[in-house]
Amino acid sequence: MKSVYSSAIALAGLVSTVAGHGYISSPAARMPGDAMKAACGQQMFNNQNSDHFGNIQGELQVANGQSDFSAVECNVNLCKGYKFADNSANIQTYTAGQVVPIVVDIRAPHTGTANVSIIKTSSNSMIGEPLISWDVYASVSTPSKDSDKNFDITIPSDLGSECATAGDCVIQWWWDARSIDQTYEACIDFTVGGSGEATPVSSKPAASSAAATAAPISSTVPTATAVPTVIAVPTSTVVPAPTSTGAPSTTVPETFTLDTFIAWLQEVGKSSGKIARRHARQF
Ligand SMILES: [Cu+2]
Repeated sequence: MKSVYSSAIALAGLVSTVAGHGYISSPAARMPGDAMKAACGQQMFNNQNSDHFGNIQGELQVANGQSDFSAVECNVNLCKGYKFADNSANIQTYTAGQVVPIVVDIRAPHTGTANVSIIKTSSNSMIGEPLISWDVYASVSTPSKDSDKNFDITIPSDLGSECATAGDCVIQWWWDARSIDQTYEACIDFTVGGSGEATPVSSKPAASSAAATAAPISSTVPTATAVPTVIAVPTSTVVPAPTSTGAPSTTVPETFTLDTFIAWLQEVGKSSGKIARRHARQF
């Protein structure tokens, strides 16, 4: 029994190293590059450059203790810390009201919530309402839904010139699996032509442009900008929840696909790892 469990943990570790969990695959989303490396450090860059599908909590574990990691400059809460400067040749050009098909590659489901929103990069704040949102996303307890992975968004018609300049705004896909404390982000750089007729949507206090560029991007509150309106945490009947006292359940889902089996292995592995780390810290 112990050996079976240990093997499952070892396999879970292997799977989570090799396979990621989710990212936008179309349109081409931001990728790591030299600017990201400068802000987030060599280790995080290497980690993300080899697998951009992982979650920000995993990123931060890699960065932990690295002297070339700057939490403020890296700012994993916006586009996983991936920078516009590394992606300035990959800008989508949209028009107000345009319908844009999005494809998300979910490589391992984790029950959570999600939304896709337009984010003002200078303040990491959402402009308007989410373009689309899910109260239950990538559930491990139901068959995978195509609507989680293939959907349309509509570019708002009231952006004015707020997103007319490349780098000012991103379309951010944000998937928050509270059930296992994993948050995923992917960003599309885009512009939408200012028609001149609309007024800006938001009326934030205007900083001078010099101050705005010099000011560190806010970074402390992980979910400040992209919190879905519905906070209810769906509890899965399949995912073994970590307990504060004992080992994670090793109950195998009664029915599973390869995806859900891998997800289960990862839950078990991560739960076990968290408990081990907690103990290591205490003693
Ligand atoms: Cu995952």
